[in-house]
Amino acid sequence: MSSKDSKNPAPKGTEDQKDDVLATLHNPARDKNSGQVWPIFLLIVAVSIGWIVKDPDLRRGLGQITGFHAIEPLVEQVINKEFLVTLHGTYTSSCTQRVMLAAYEKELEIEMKVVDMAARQHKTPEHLDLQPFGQIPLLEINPETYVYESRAIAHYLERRWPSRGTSFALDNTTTSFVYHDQALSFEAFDFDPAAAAIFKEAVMKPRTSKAVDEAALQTAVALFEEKMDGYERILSQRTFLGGNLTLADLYHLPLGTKIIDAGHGSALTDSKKRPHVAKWWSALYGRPSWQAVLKDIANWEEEQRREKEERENAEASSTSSQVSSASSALSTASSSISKSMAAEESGKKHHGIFH
Ligand SMILES: N[C@@H](CCC(=O)N[C@@H](CS)C(=O)NCC(=O)O)C(=O)O
Repeated sequence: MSSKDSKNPAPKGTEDQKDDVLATLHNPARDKNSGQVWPIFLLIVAVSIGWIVKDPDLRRGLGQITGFHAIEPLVEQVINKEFLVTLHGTYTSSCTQRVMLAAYEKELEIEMKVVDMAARQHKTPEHLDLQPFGQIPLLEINPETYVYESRAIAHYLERRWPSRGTSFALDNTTTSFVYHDQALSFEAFDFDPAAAAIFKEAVMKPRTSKAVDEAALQTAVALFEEKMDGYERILSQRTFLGGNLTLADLYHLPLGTKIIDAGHGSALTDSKKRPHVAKWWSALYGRPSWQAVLKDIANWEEEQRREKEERENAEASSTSSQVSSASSALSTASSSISKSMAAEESGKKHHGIFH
């Protein structure tokens, strides 16, 4: 080793450093940085998983980018609580039923928070903060996020859970989008107002003890029949209004069923007059989702009937117990009067004996 070499013992040092580096590579426990890198890495993974779990749009986007479309149903299978939707409404309102129907189609569980319309709960400042028109239904996504408008809520459910339950995805063709837009439009602007006018005269007025305007009812029925003639023409060309089954078809069920039940919806069911409409209606009506809604309504009505009966029984028994306690008080009073009269009588007698 030259003197120059001894002044610069670099090679030996270099060898040592090399050994150190190799040892570190082979024994990560010795890497001073590993203690800092792993928690950060784990934190990033945890945040990403949390994000994927929380945000359905992100899941969908990831599915599209990676081609791994199963990511969405997979994550949803794991986080079961995501299948519960909280709905503010009433079982008997057609707008609430529209959302219940869509939720059943998407195989979601519904938690109903019943809005007491008779107590005008829908017009309270708290409700108006969430639904600007003071109406129902209202979907609660979480305590900070709400969606109103029944059809918008149903579309939200479809967009949030596209691969769950019935898929209402449209074929990627212009025709299919046009059919769907048309169906949404004439359901809301033709079918709904005509059916609502029948409902108002035939159901709402009698319910609120108002006189039915027979002429207005006949006009509404005639208008509804005219609309159904249009539907017959459309449905002779295709099975459903939107081509395939769409949410727009299903939106007809709540109000359609109400006017049939009121005895004014034969335009939907008369297979001799409008065979295509009748076939379409029967296919919609028989869907398990609508049958589930009808069952919920029947259960709710039964529960209301039972509660009313219990209330009336409780009132009746409290009245009869009041009557019986009043009559027993009366008989106690009358017996004490007769005792005191008897005592007075006997006193008189004793006085008579001793005086
Ligand atoms: N376009 C709204 C209509 C909502 C609506 O009319 N809801 C009715 C019950 S079906 C209601 O809240 N009526 C009470 C009111 O308007 O004061 C929707 O589809 O959600």
